[in-house]
Amino acid sequence: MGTLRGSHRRWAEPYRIKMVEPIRIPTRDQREAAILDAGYNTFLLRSEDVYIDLLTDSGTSAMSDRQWAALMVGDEAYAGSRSFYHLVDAVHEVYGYPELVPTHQGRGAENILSQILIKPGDVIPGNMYFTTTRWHQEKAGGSFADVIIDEAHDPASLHPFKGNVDLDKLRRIIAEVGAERIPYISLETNVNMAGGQPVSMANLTATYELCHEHGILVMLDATRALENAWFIQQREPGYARRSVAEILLEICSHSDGATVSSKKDNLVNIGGFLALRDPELARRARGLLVAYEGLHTYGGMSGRDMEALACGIREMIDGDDHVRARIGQVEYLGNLLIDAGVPIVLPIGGHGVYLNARAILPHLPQDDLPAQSLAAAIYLDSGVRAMERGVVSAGRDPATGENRHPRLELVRLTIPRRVYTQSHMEVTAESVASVCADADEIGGLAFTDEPEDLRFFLARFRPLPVPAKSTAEVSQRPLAEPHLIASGG
Ligand code: PLI
Repeated sequence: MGTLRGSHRRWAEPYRIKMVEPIRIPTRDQREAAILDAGYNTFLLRSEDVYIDLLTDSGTSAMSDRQWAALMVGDEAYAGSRSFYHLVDAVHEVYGYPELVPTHQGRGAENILSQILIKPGDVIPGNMYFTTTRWHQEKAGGSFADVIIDEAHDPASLHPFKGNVDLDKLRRIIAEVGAERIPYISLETNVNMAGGQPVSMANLTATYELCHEHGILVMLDATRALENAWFIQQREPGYARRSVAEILLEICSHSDGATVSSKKDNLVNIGGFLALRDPELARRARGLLVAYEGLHTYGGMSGRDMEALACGIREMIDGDDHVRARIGQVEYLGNLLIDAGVPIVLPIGGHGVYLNARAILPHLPQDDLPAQSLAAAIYLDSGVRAMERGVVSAGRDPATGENRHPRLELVRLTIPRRVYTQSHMEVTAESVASVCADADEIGGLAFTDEPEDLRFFLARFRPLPVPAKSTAEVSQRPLAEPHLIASGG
């Protein structure tokens, strides 16, 4: 008898499918019309024109039967909803924070946190920027300072914890601006813009100690802290036998509070919260909550949203099988792309696979927006929707008005939780590999409409001609990395 080989038993899904949502596969003609209509911005495509939607893992999870049942018992009272108290208990049990400020989604929590803590002229160090987080910090009069380790900016580095804070960079900033001008450090777990890369427990502990020596608060962006906990269990000595639930609680113990977009780890389609330890800070946050979001016992959520969220928070740590399968699927796609010779960010991240657009389109200078062009080309090829995470997302420096030029010029293939199958991953890998094989035929893009704030969401573009070879060689910025073929983390 033949034997079946492979490692899928390591990560196969711990659920079966009870309901399906039919999707349409648009034709090439339909895709051409759709991307033109969207101004070459995948955010502006209609979902009906998309086959496999890997734009984001935000709010795109499939809820479980238990979560759908929980919706039915939501308490829609304006004040004092029972569902709010269920949510308070879930956040306290799973994340360890006693004070809960519910918001409509993550950026609602970022707004309130920034407004209660930042004064004009303050500096907020962080382990790489996130778009909405930095926007709210700047709106409150602060400025962001990147203190992530250098390896995070190098797609080829195999550092197991590329989300770590460089403590020397942090010490230098404290010495330069003074601790009194640093209200808190914004510490993201499983850093999104670095490729879904984790922070180690050792680094979290050391950062917390350093900050507390100087009276600086540590505020986590715990949006993907569960995925970070998984990587700690897999990679950090001493954690292999600990459950992700225990590790998650320990991560949060090294912080004074957290903002969370519940649309990711927490397995719901909408929701978020600010969680804190200090009751006085929570009192101030609630003062703003009632103006911006809603009463303190619902924030921006309905009772049923809070009920499904409380259920999702418990479900995500109900054994390690969920997160193992979730990250296993991302790794599966990443390894298919590595096998096809496609340059991606390594190690493979937690919530998506990030294509290295600089290496795929070396003939395009960064100001011709290679990652934006690559995302449009992938959609045209197969109807797979991805997201630019490069110069367009980075925006302009508010002081100089110049484009920021991040070293990472990436296209993110983001995997929604519990939504797509292995075949969808295979179709995606085939499409990306075929686009990369003809990458020298892809031209750049130029803005035709550039919004001032968070421009990547609503910008429109026009195609530029494919540069002639000689021009391309002159205009090309040096690449930090060769075409990568290496094993994922
Ligand atoms: O989209 P929100 O407002 O629920 O959350 C904002 C937000 C905050 N922090 C981090 C790390 C995020 O990834 C995040 C949202 N991310 C989106 C929408 C994404 O596509 O990655």
